[in-house]
Amino acid sequence: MARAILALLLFAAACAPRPVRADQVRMYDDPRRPEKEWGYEPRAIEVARGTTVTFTNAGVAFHSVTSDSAPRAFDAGANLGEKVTLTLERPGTWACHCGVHPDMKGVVHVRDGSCR
Ligand SMILES: [Cu+2]
Repeated sequence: MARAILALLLFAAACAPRPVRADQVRMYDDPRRPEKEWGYEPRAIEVARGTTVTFTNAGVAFHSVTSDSAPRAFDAGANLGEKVTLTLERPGTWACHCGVHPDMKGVVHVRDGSCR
């Protein structure tokens, strides 16, 4: 009986939707440092589709979260202390950058959450 329950638990764990690795991203800058050292922290995240990711501007300059692909799937900006939220429903890899500071680059991996 205990073995059957353990097997059931292991099966459930294997088929559970992929966990959200991060849904909070900091956009940071430092005017004393070159722009190529500014960015998103974490730079790459992995989320289940439908997850709302919050990008918080923790810097002093205006920053955006802009899709690299054309036509732009998303493009939103935030001033110091403001937040931008992004909810992606389509699985895939979404590269993004700051429209004002193109050296700021990030990636959002959107998973479908099904068993693999
Ligand atoms: Cu920027």
